[in-house]
Formats: sequence, C-alpha cells, structure tokens
Amino acid sequence: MKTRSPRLVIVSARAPFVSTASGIVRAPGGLISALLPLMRRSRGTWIATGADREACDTSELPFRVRTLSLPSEIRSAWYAGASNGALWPLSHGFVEMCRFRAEQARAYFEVCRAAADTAAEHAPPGGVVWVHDYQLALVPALLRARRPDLTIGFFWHIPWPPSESLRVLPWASELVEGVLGADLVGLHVPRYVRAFRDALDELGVAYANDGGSIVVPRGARHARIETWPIGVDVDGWASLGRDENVAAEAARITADLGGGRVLLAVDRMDYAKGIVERLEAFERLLERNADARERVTLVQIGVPSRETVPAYRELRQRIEATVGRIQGRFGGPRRKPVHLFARTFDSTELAAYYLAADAAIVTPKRDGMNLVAFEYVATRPRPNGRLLLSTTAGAADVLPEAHLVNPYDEEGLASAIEDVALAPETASDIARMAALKTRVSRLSVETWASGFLARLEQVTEERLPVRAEQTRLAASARVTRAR
Ligand code: ADQ
Repeated sequence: MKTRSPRLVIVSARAPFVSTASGIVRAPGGLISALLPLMRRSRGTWIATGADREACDTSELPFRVRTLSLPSEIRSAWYAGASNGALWPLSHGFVEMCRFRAEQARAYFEVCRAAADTAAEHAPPGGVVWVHDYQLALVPALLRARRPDLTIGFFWHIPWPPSESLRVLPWASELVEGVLGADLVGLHVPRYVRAFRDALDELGVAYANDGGSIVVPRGARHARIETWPIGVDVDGWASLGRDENVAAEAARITADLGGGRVLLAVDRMDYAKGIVERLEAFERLLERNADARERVTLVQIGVPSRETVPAYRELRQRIEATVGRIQGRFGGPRRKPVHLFARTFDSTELAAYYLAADAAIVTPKRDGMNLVAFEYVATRPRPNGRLLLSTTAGAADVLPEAHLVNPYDEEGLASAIEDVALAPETASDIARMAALKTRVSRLSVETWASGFLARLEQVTEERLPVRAEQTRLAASARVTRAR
C-alpha cells in the first residue's frame, strides 16, 4: 500500500543521520530505512530531539532535518533519566530499576514541549505529524493543543506497561493523556493494546472497543489505539542473503569458527535483551554436554548502547566478565566457545553472520518486537536454520512457528539452546522456517510505515468537517503571521 504521505513531519529522538569516523552516514536500523523514502517523497521535515546537529546539517536532502538545541543537563535528565531510567525499565518489567525524579520528569515535559513547539512551527496547515516512541509520548497532546488542524500519529515501539507497573509512575495520567493527543496510536501486538485498555480502566478514561482496537472519544474527535506490527526491509535482507560475496564471507566465518554448529545472538547491549542470562544458559549447556563443548560456538554481537546510563555501563562489564569466565572454563588454544563483538556491524557483515548461523538465539527478557528475529529469517535464502525466540518478545506473537522459550526459566533456556544447537534437522524444522519466511515477508517495514500513514489519514477523515475548518484557520493564521 502506498501513501502520498503529503507534508509529512516526523518527530523522533533519533536522527536519520549520524557522524562516524568514516563521515556522515545514515543511522542504522529498519525504522530509519523505512521512513527515509517516505520523507524523500513528501519533502517534509524530520525533527530529531536527541540528534547530532552536524550530521543533520545537510542541504543535499529533499527534506529538512531540524534538531533541538537543548541544554546538556536537560537533555541528560530527559534521555538518561526519565526516558531510560524510568519509562524503559517500567515498560520492560524492571520496576525495581526505575528511578522517578521530579527534575527528570520536568526535563521530560520540557523536551516534549520543545519538540511539539518545533513541530507546530514546521507543520503546514492540515499537515500530518508522526511522533515516535516512549521518549516523546507527551508530544501528541501538546502539539494538538497548539495545532488542532493537524493529523497526528504516534507509535510506541516498546511493550505498553501492565497497569500494575504503570501505577507506580507518578505521571502515569499525563503520559496516557499525552499519547491520546494522537488520532492513531500504534502498538506492535494485541497484548499491548489490552494493557493500554487496562490503563484506561485504571485511570477512569471512557472508551469503546472496536474489534481488537480501542476508540477513545476526545471532544470533536477520537483517538484510536490499534495493532501495527513492525517488520524489516525484507527485500534488502533477502538480497544480501543471495549475494555471492556475503555467502563466501559466511563460509569463511563458519570455517574460522572451527566448522561446528554456530549459534548467533545480535543485540543492543541492554539488560532487557537477556544477554547475561543467555550466556549463563550456554555455560550450563557446556557444563553438562561434552559434545557441545567440542562442537558448538556462540557468537554474541552486541552494539554498546546508552552508556551514559549507569545500569548500561555495569551491564557491559557483566557481559565481558561472563564471556571471560566461560572462556576460562571451557576455552583452549584452538577452541573459543563464545565470541563477543562489542561494536556496530554494517548490514553486509550482519548478513554474513545470519547466513553462517545454524540458529539465531533471540532470547530477550522482554522486547517490544525484536527485529533481529525477522532479519535472520529474511536473510536466509532457503528455509533452513532455527529461530529460538522468547515468549516475552512481541515477535513471538507474530512468529508462532519459532522455537519458543521462557527466558526466565534457567533450565528450560539451557535445554532449548541445546535442542536448537544439536538436534538433527527434521522436515518439521524446514516447514517451520518456511512458514516463518512467509510471515516475515508479509511484515515488511515499508508496508508497516505506508500502511500506518494511510490508516492515519483514513481515521482523521472521520472528523472531516471539523478538520477543514481548523485547517482554514491555521492557514489564515500563517498568512497573518507572514504579513
Ligand atoms: P531495539 O531495542 O533497538 O528497538 P531491535 O528490534 O532488536 O531492538 O532492533 C535492533 C536493531 O539493531 C536491529 O535492526 C539489529 O540488526 C541492529 N543491531 C543490533 N546490534 C547491532 C550491531 N552490533 N551492529 C549493527 N546493528 C545492530 C526498539 C524496541 C524493539 C522493536 C524496535 C522496532 O526495543 O522491541 O522491535 O524498536 O520497533
């Protein structure tokens, strides 16, 4: 489905470009690659709050990138504090790790206000604004108050917190009201929509159920909360998977690792991804299975992440210490059971590992969706290999043919890793992977982005007469300002 995506404004914490040692490059990740073509077509504006100003200062683009000038203490209190020290752990079930500090909440409100003001300034009359993620959840309502003529979409990329957890957030009501400023709110899977409904019940906000979605009346309009599962750039990964050079590199990787079974994990280094628990489960497997000690290698690719947050610095040390211990116990001069890479890989390098891996071990403790599971499946040209996936990742809800495991069950996790690593491939494995490939192809990120925007426009057409009047007022206010 293609959308005209006219006059699109995107608001996100991350910018589409970053500075690296080799110059300014497109920021990694499927979301950016899905949104860039839409922005190029719409010639709109991308507002990035956490951005690298220099990387975004480019005049060659067919659209504008605006960054916000925020004092460093506000930026840090918003990003490392309220966003990643409160909302992230809260939404991933790590309530004990949450720190709710009043000055961080104030900074969060301030950054959302600044983002909303910038969007209000750049969005044309009757334009479409798509706001992304938990770092900017108040933007929809703040923007709506400034610019009622706009069509506003919001996507929350992580799990919606269960109401028991949300109850401990001192500004839970403001958070929910902020999100409800959007015309269309997207969540990955139905259980997050159910959790959102629980939050409305808890806060006494009236709503109606409409199939699996929720409709919340807000004056002359409605906010709709719907399931929009994200996907990956399926064609891009598939074409890397068919590339001869990538296949040759994959064969080199397998040979360098000793020719045995290769298990692969790829994550941002985040405690929600369950990296230490995965390593410990692998260690348990090596303890009890001499065959695995000889034949199985785990490659853990982990891109360092959010290192301004203390919990993330400690996590990296724990990961390195655990890998060191496994190496000390089971490694030898010619045998290294775990390989840890703590850096960013480009997609060609990642694809070679996806091809080399007999199984992908995707075992986060909690994850909104998890794109690595999709990338592994999309890259492999044939329906072989196994995907081990946590029941607690959103991806498990859309990829039921994966080998599913509870990442909190220590013994179960070790046994599941053992099975996907050592059991001989069966016809059922091939059938499962074929089914996964079909599902992943249907969930491309391009379809997700254009489908969400098309639906957003459809949803706002429900309030057409009101909107036409608001757009007329916004346009005449512009003309007056210009004079
Ligand atoms: P993330 O928490 O970042 O995303 P995920 O969905 O797994 O998690 O995406 C990670 C991306 O980073 C993948 O595209 C992967 O290839 C890439 N990546 C990881 N390690 C890398 C490395 N070392 N080098 C290069 N690339 C690497 C959030 C939510 C998820 C949700 C997405 C999209 O937390 O649950 O799936 O947004 O909505």
